[in-house]
Amino acid sequence: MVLIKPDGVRRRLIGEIISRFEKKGLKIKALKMLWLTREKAEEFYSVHKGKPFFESLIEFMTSGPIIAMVLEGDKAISVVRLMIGPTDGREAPPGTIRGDYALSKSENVVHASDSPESAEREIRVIFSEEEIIDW
Ligand code: FUP
Repeated sequence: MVLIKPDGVRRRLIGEIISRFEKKGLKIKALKMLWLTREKAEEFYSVHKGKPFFESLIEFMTSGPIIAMVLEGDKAISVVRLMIGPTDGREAPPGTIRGDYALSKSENVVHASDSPESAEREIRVIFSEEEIIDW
């Protein structure tokens, strides 16, 4: 599960980011634009509840529309995590999405699941069963 965060959408980076995943050979199994409600954003980031950055994270994630997608491919989770780079855009290597487009730890353009368990949970927050296409 990948999200293009509100900063990525505002900065017109949707095409660029989707294009990287497509060119890598990952298969897009679901794709949509949505505007997260506070409730959904809090559910999505429930593991961070209680952390000092939680409130600002929720405000940022509900500040505009996002793109959500389900990607499939060999070792997709680790491959996508490598492609996005570490959380802090100032430390992310050039060539990664955050390394190329982010200069912040909070407004860092993309989210990607870090395990099969979190992917499954996150997908269920955002997508219904019928929205995921097997092809
Ligand atoms: P990542 O898995 O790289 O997206 O990073 P985390 O799961 O650690 O954090 C989730 C989101 O919380 C980050 F994308 C941005 C936000 N965050 C902050 O704003 N400040 C922090 O110190 C850590 C995370």
